[in-house]
Amino acid sequence: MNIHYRPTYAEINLEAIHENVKGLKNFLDEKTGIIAVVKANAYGHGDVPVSKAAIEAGAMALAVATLEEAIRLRDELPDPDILILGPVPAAFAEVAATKNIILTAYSVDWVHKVLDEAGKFLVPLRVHAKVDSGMGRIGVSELKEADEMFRLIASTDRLVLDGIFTHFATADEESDSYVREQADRFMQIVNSLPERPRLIHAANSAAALRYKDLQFDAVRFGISMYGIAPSSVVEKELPYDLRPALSLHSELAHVKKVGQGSTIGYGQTYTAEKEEWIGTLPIGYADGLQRGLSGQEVIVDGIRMPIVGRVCMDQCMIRLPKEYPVGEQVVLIGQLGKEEIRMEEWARRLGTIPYETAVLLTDRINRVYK
Ligand code: PMH
Repeated sequence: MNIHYRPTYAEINLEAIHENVKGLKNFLDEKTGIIAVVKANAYGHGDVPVSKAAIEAGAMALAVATLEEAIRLRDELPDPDILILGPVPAAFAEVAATKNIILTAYSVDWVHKVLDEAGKFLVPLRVHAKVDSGMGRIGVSELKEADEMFRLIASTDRLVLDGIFTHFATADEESDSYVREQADRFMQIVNSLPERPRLIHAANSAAALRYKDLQFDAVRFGISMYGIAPSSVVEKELPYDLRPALSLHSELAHVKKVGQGSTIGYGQTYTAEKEEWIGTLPIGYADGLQRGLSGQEVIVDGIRMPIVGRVCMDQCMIRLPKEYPVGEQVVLIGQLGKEEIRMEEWARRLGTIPYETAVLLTDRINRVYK
């Protein structure tokens, strides 16, 4: 058993995951399914508990990035469909077939290599064909290439074309023109298929929330399942409220009064202007509280207080308006009293996206499930 002694933890509210999935379900057409994207340990939220909650709330399948992630889930969840969105070396296709894991067929070359292995498959391998309609990552982009890939897949009973999908590069941006361009290219290839596979899917969170006509048979719901807006553009036009699932907690480990002119932390980047109360928190950049978050506020006693000085590897310091007792609760992400700090605020300060700040919360932070 993992014993955690440090009073720094992330609380994952599985009810929020449930609500966010239900919210999308109500918003989507009845016939459109939800594929819960739980790669990178469910965006740092914990893949097994989040997957269970998502399936319970009505998600039809799970999507991950790697075979390792898929197997971890399969060991705990024998039933749901699991799709690997990323490239899996053909040499391991047999492992996927045996474990009933769906792979992404993304090039003629990959399918050729899988065919070399396919004689060994005791059960057929299901694949979803990936169309690169303009993301420029993986997938077939030309009609001719797509035709050849489909022909190769159809040439053996060891492969089953279960779905076809694409991924949008700009669904979270103001303009819809590139999304439309991509959708057109995708449909051209979909329409060239001799037979329609079981699942056509294209939308990520942003597209699912913004483009009703691009929902197809399923949407791939990642960031917004965790209650986080994909971008500030989408944040302004959300069709329903998202409830953040993760909150990050710590407490005051040490409290002291420092004199005017005292400096705090590595490099002496902060100097007390007067006599000040300083609190130390047992959380640092090795936990995912990145050094760029110096200056970011935390909530104590329902009041926002700034992180002062450089964030250390395992600790950081905050300026308190008065003396607080050691053990006083500190919220770094989440709500306390009337104040709330969301992952989006961290991302803005760091000049990045909340996806990155979420996945960079490291394993050292204990995840507690509610
Ligand atoms: N589908 C694919 C193929 C993805 O790569 C992602 C997210 C999603 C769906 C879910 O998107 P959402 O979280 O916006 O809903 N992938 C990534 C990525 O590779 N980098 O940032 C997000």
